[in-house]
Amino acid sequence: MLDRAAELFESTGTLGNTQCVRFLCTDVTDLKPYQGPFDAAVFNDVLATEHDPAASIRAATLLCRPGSTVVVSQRLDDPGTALPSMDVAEYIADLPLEAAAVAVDGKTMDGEGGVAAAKTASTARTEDCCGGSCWTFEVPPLYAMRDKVEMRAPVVSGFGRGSRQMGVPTANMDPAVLAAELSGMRRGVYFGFARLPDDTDDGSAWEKCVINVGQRPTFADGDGVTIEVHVLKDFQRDFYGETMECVALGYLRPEMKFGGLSQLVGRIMTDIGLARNALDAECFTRAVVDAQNV
Ligand code: ADP
Ligand code: RBF
Ligand code: MG
Repeated sequence: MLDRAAELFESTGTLGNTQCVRFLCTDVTDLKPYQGPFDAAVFNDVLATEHDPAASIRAATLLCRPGSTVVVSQRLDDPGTALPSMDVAEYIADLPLEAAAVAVDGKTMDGEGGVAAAKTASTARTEDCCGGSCWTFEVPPLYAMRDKVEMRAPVVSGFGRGSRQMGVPTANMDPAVLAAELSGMRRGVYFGFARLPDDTDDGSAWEKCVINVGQRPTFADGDGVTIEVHVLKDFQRDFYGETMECVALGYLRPEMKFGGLSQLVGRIMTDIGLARNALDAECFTRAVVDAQNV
C-alpha cells in the first residue's frame, strides 16, 4: 500500500526543509520528535486494536504541529468482530486537544447545523452511516497573545533536576516577585524574548526563549507555580542572582504530564523549534522592538 501511495507523489525522497511526503511503515510510538511536527494524524480503523491506544494517540498528538488535526475513525459494530471497548474521551483527557466541528461535504456537522465546535470527546463523536464513529480534534493553534506579558525578576535556584545536562537549562525567575503577572497567565508553555539587562557582555541583547509557567505535573516536586525560561543562546556560564527580563508574546500549549524526563525533553525540543520559527514572524519581531523601547 505504501509503495502504491508513493508512486502517486513525485516529490518523495526529498528530506530536510523541502516540501515533500515521506512514507514509512512504523509504530507511531517509535517515531522521534525530530520526525515531526506533522500536519495531521488519522487513526483509520486501527485504534481499537492497538495494544495501548492511549499511548498511540498521545504519541501522535505530540508529533502534530499547533493547528493540526487528529482524527479517530473506527468501525465499532462490525458483525463478527469483537472489539475491545474504546474510550476516546479518556485517551485524550490530559492531551492538548480540542474537539472540532466536523466538516463533511463542506458542511459543519455538529447536530444543530451551527458552527460551534464541540467541547468534549463525547460531543466530538459523530456517527456515520456505516456503523462507525469518527472523532475529530484540533491541536490548538499557536497564537499571539493579545497582551504581551513583561516580567523582570532575579534568577533563583530550581530543583536541580539536571535540565542543564539534558541541554535545556531553565532560569527560574523568582515567582514571589512576579505574583501580579502570574495571576493573569494561564499555565502552560509560552515563547518570547529574554535578556540579562545588567550583563556588561553580550547577555543584555534580547534572545529568543521558551517559557514554562506551571506546576511540572511530570514530577512530584510540589505544586508551587514556577516560571522557567530557557533562552535559545549558549551563555557559557550561570547567572543565578542576576536580574532577568522576559517578554511572553505567544502561547504554545498547556502543561502536560509526561512519562519521564526524556519524553518531556523531546517535546521541549519541538517547542523550541516552533518558537524559533514563530519568533521570526513579523508580528513577533515588531512586538519585541516595542518591548525594547520600554
Ligand atoms: P535549576 O534547577 O537551578 O534551575 P537548571 O539545570 O535548570 O538549574 O539550570 C539553570 C541555570 O543555568 C540558570 O539559572 C542559569 O544560571 C544557567 N543558564 C545557562 N545558560 C542558560 C540558558 N541558555 N537558559 C537558561 N538558563 C541558563
Ligand atoms: N514540565 C511538565 O511537567 N510538563 C510540561 O509540559 C512541561 N513543559 C515545559 C516546556 C518548556 C519549554 C520548559 C522549559 C519546561 C517545561 N516543563 C514542563 C518544566 C520541566 O519539568 C522543568 O523545566 C524541569 O523539571 C526542571 O525543573
Ligand atoms: Mg531551572
